[in-house]
Amino acid sequence: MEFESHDRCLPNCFIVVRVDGKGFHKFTEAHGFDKPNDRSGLWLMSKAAACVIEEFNDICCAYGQSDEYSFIFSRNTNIYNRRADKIASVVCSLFTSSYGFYWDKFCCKKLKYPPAFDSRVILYPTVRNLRDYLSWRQADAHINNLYNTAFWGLVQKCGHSKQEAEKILRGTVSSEKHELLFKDCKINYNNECELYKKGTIIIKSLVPSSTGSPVCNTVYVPLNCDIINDKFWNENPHILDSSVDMPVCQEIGANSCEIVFVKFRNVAQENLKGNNKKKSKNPQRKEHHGEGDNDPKCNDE
Ligand SMILES: Nc1nc2c(ncn2[C@@H]2O[C@H](COP(=O)(O)OP(=O)(O)OP(=O)(O)O)[C@@H](O)[C@H]2O)c(=O)[nH]1
Ligand SMILES: [Mg+2]
Repeated sequence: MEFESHDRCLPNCFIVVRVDGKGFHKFTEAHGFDKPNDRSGLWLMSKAAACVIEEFNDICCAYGQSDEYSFIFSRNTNIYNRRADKIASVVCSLFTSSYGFYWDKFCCKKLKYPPAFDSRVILYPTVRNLRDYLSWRQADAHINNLYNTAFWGLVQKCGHSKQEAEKILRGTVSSEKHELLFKDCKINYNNECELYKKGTIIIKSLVPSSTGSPVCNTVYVPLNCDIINDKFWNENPHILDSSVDMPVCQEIGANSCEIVFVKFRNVAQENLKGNNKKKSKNPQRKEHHGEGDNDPKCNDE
């Protein structure tokens, strides 16, 4: 009789590990995060996610929003013999320690207590099932962000109490929230940052080595784009199909993988601009490294 048992993930299924901040309602309050979205906090999540992706070659992409990140392992991975407990615990542990390790680089408040994340494993047998899952998480980001933007707009810009804001929004549909925001708070929801509306998908891409070596470097490309419609997946077939080669990005061109790379460069450049602006307001804020928002026109710039 075995006292120790291990759940093995069903063969040929995508393995998704989702980590989620424990009690982040309290954690974000205690650390003075901007409401409803804290740009630095969100990029710290993506930095921690990049650390996990860097460690596991078999992760084909990761999607994050709010206090959660989902890591998608390719369906043929044999990582830890597909032991669910081992995979979930190592991913969660590395994500959590990376979040703490890079805290000072992204957030200017001192860490008051150690953050924790939970994790779970979910299996998806088909690409359609997996895409439905990712669509669900992105739709969740959109619904929560629209509500939260309207709620905090009414409180911060229109001077309503939280109770009043809650009452005004009760039972409203999406178009009514857009209208309320525009008429009462002078906020055009369409100009909100894509980071907040769409969340972040991190994919891998190859770039030529800067030293001129024939070996390409892998880059982790954070994108704030729609992943519900087919366009993104048609343009990046290598993400979910390991038989398709990862594209090598050269210079600006008509090829979609190059567009991805150009977007990545814009992300980095916009972030530097954003940081410089923020630094002049707050000299204690430290530099981010390579991550940032790629929508220069968003409302909170
Ligand atoms: N101010 C602020 N809060 C955020 C941000 N991102 C996430 N949060 C908070 O994190 C919470 C995440 O929701 P949940 O995961 O459902 O709640 P939780 O408090 O983490 O609870 P458990 O996950 O059940 O432990 C949100 O409700 C917000 O309160 C942010 O950018 N700014
Ligand atoms: Mg949480």
